[in-house]
Amino acid sequence: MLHSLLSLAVLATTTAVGAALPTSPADTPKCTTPQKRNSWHDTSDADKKAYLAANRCLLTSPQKQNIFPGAKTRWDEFVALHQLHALQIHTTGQFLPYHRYYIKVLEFLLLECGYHGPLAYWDEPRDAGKFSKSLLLDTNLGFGGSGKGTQNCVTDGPFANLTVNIGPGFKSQPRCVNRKITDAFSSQTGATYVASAIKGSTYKEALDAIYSGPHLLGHMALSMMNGDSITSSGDPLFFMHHGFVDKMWRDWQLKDLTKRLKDISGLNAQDPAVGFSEFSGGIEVESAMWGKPTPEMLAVTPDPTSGDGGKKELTLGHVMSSLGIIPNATVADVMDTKGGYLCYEYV
Ligand SMILES: [Cu+2]
Repeated sequence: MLHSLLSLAVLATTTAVGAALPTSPADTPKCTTPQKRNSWHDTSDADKKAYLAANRCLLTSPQKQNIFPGAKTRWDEFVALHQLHALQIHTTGQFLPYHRYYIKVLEFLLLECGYHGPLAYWDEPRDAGKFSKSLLLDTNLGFGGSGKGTQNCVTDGPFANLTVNIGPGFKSQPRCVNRKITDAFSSQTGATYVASAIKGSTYKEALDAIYSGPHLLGHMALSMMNGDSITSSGDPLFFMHHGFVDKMWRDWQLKDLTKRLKDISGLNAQDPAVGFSEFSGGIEVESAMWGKPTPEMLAVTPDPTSGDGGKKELTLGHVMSSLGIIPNATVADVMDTKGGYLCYEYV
C-alpha cells in the first residue's frame, strides 16, 4: 500500500517536470538515440558548469519526500537512499544493477535542478596513479580538490563548505563534503587492472573482480565522506567514480552481449556472516564502525527479496526502489543501457 501511494505521488511529480518515466514494460520506449556519456575529461565546459551547478542546487534545496530519516536537503534524501540500501547493494549481486539504477535516480534529480545535459563518468585509467593531479579535481570546472584539516573538508570548488546530514554509517550527523586523495591506491584503477576486472566469463566473476578491484581501490584513493561504505555518495564525485564502475560492467557485457544481458547472480542482501567483503568479521563486527540501522530506518527500508519470490538469490525480476523519488524498476529493466528504460552509451 505504501508503495502504491508513493508511486502515485511520483507520477504527479514527474508529470510536473515533464519527464515521463516508464511505469510498466508496455510503456517502455525504444532507445533510438542513446545519450552519450563522456568522460569528464571530454565533457564541454558548459555541460561541466551546468552539471556542477545542478548538484550544488540539490545540496542546498530542501527535502521533498519527507520520509528519509535524518534528511534535511534533497541531496540528503538521495544519500539516505544509499544508506538505507547499504546492506543490500554491496557485496551482493545487486551491486551493479542497483548502482546503475541509483545513477538514473540522480539523472532525474538533476532535472529538478534544471540540468538536462548528459551524465559523465571518470575515465580513471587516464589518471591512474595521479588522481590528485586530475582535472576532475579542478576548482572551477571540477569537483574541488582533496580535503583540508582534520575533517578533510573540501574547501575549494562548488561543494566547499556544504553540509551533508546523512552518515557517517547509520548515523545522521551534519558534516562537510569531505575526501582525502591517496595517489598510490589510484594506480590500481589503471588499464591493466580494468582489463583484468572484466576478463571473467560469468557475472559472478565480473562482479567480484570489479567490486574488489578498481571499484574498491578507487574508493580507497578518494576516501569520500570519511571513506564510509554506507554514505560515500554524499560527495558528488562519487558519481564520476560509479559511472566508471558502471562502464566496466557495460564493457564486460559488450564482450558477449546477448548472453550477458541475462546473466545475473548473487544474493539480494548481504550474508550477515560476510558483511562487506572489504572488511572482516561480518555485519555484527562491522557495525562497531558505523552502527546499525535505526528502527526508523528499518521501517522504510524495502524488503530485499522483493520480486525474488521471497528467496535470497537475486533474479532479473528483483524490484529496486528509490522510495518514491522515481518509480521502482526491475533488474531486468537496467541490464541493457540501451534497452529502453535506459538509453545511454559510454564513449
Ligand atoms: Cu554504494
